Amino acid sequence: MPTQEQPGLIVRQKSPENTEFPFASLSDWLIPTELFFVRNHFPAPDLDARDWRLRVDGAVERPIELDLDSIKSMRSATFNAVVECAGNGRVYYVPPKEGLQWQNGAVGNAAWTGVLLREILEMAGVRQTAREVLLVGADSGVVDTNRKTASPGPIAFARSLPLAKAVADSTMLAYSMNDAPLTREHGYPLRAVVGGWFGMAWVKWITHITVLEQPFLGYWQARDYFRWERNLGEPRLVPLTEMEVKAQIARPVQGARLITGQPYRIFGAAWSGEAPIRQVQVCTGDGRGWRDARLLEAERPFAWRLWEYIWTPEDVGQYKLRCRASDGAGRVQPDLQHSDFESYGANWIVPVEVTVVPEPQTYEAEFVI
Ligand SMILES: Nc1nc2c(c(=O)[nH]1)N[C@H]1C(S)=C(S)[C@@H](COP(=O)(O)O)O[C@H]1N2
Ligand SMILES: [Mo]
Repeated sequence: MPTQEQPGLIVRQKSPENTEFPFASLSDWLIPTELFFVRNHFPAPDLDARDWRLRVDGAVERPIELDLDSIKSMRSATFNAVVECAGNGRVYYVPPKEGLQWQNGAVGNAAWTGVLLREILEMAGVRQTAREVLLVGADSGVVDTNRKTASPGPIAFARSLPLAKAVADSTMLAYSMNDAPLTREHGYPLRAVVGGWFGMAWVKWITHITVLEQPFLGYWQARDYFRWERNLGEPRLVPLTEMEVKAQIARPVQGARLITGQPYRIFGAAWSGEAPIRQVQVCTGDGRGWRDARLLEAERPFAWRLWEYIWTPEDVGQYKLRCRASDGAGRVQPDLQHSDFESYGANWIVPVEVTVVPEPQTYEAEFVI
C-alpha cells in the first residue's frame, strides 16, 4: 500500500525518493512543483551553485567549463513541456512487472527556463564527427547488487541524445521550473528538458557533457530504459526515446458513483512524443461508441493537453469509461499492452469502471423507538 506522506504526494519509495502525483487531483495545466512527481535512481545530490561547474568536452574544438552565473547570463529559452516517466502506468501490466509500481501520476507538465543545449554546444564547437551528446548527472551509486542486472560498481546517471535531438529547439538545460529556481529533487542547479521524450532523457544535476563519436551503451541506455524492435530480423535493443501517444482520465476515479440524469465532466490530460495531440475520444459504454472530447486551451508544442467530455448517464448500471488519444503523426493509443516494451511505455487504454445509480429519492425516515 502506498503511504500518504505529504498531503497529495504518493510515496512509491522512501529512499531514494520516488513520489507520484495523485493524478485524480489534476486541475491545472501546470503542475505545481510541490506536487510534481519525483523519479530518482540514487539519493539526490546536494549541490552548491558556488562550486558547481558544467564541463563540456569530448569531440569538441574547445573544451569549456561554465559556472551557473555565466549560463544564466546567456540568452534564455522558456517553454512548457510535459515529462512522463517511461515506467508510468507500470502497475497496469498483466502479469505484473518488476519495478516501481507507478499508477498514472508519474507525469507532469511544467514551465521550464534555461538555455538551449545547442548554444552551449556551439560555444565548445562540435566536431564534424560527433554523433551523440552524453549528459552526466552528479548522482551515482551501485545498481541492483547481486542481480543479473547489477552495475559494474558505482555508476552515474547518464544518458545520451542523438546529435540531432541535442541541437533541436526542444532541448534545453533548465535552471528554472515554474518560474522558480529548480528544487533539489528536480535537478538543482541544472537539468535537461527534452521535449517529447520520456523522463530518463531529462538528466538532472548535470555536471558533465561529453560529445561522442560513437553510440553510448551505458547502463541507463542499454541495460535499462530500452525496448525491443523487431523490424530488422532478430529483435534488437533500442534505447527509449519519444513518449507514446496517451490520454488518461483523472476523473471520475475507479469505482466512482455517478447519478442518472446528472451531467458529469469526464476530465483528463493527453500528450505524445514529437507530434502534437490531434484528438481525444471517449467511449462511455452506453452503446453510443466513440465521441470526441473537447480539447482545452491552446496547443503548445511539447506541453500536454487537458480535455473534457460531458456525459449524462441515462441508465443505472456499471460502465467502463475509456479515452483514446491520437497525434499529428497518425499514432493512436492501442487497446492492448505492448509485448516488446519491457515494463515501459504503458499507453494502452485502461478503462475506468464506474457505477451509475438512480437519482436520490426524497423519503421519510422511519424511526423505531
Ligand atoms: N541525474 C539523474 N537524472 C534523472 C534521473 C536520475 O535518477 N538521476 N531520473 C530520470 C527519470 S527516470 C525521470 S522520469 C526524470 C524525472 O524527473 P523529475 O524527478 O524532475 O520529475 O528524471 C530523470 N533524470
Ligand atoms: Mo523515468
